[in-house]
Amino acid sequence: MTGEYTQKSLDRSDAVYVAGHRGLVGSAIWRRLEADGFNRLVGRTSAELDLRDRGAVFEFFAAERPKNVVLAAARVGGILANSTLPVDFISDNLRIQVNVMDAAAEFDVDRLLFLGSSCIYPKFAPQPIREEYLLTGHLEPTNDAYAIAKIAGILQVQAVRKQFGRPWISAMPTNLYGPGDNFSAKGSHVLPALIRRFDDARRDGAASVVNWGSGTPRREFLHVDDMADACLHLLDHYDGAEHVNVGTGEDQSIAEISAIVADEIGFDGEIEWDHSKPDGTPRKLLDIGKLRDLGWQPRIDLRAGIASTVEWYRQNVDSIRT
Ligand code: GFB
Repeated sequence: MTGEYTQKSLDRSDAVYVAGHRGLVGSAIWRRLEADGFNRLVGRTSAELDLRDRGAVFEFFAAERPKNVVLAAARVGGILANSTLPVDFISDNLRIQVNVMDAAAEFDVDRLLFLGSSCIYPKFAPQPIREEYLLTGHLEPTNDAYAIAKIAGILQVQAVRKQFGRPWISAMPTNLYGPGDNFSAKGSHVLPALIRRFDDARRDGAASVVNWGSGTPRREFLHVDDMADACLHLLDHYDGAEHVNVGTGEDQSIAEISAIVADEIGFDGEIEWDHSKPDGTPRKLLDIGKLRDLGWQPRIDLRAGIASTVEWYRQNVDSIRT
């Protein structure tokens, strides 16, 4: 199998900087690394360290000198945020990635794991999508700014491998969900948006709700704890230039996932669809054969994952980003 990591797995006593450690996936990775005995985890909130500020990033690396880095910090959002704020998505993400990876190269970071997204692939890529389909067709217009930034990140990882010989790697997850997600009405991804919408409707006794689009596109949903587990697996076992897809191997239509969330929430009203809102790409199911060959399997059942996320949402709704 190309890319087997021939060196030892990560030393749990080396410092690991988790960029974005308070975000949806960064916080899950932090929990997973802690649980696995990593005892020198380093994190900075965006208020403490603005990763778009190159000088501040280099000062941080000069002072902390982490041995390994997980680059989970990014400007992220659902289809509406991506399609209405393309400047923010391309500019913020390019600056975050370039600053962190330039400083990591400068200060001898050994292992760096860069996280992207399944939206890097062509809008009409054959399904399920294999890693080699990257750059074989036009992107989905609603998120091409974000996609180009993430593709640039993959190429910068490959450039560091070529120019400096560092075992840096990239992982491309499908749509993620779980505790710590963004539940805001406009900026959120679809699954947290549905949880919030149906829970509000149930509480208010509404007879119906309106979802965006047609409900026909298909999406794959990976629980963020499975993503964190896959990231640690890749850090310990993978050393290849090509990015690695991380997903579940199965997808649902937006209408199907909407019915599952409504059932878990206990909302039994009418579900209507606002066709004036964008559908986005028709499907983006990832082929995870490469990751399976590396010995990893997803474990969290979708309905159980949604149920636990609904539980987390209800316990935290007063204090989270809505
Ligand atoms: O998660 P989402 O916003 O983004 O899903 P993508 C959008 C799909 O869900 C579209 C439908 O088909 C929407 O029409 N949808 C229905 C809703 N109701 C809602 C709602 O209330 N909110 C939202 N957000 N969608 C994103 C990319 O694409 O995937 C990002 O834009 C990133 O860059 C992310 O890659 C993983 O899955 O379409």
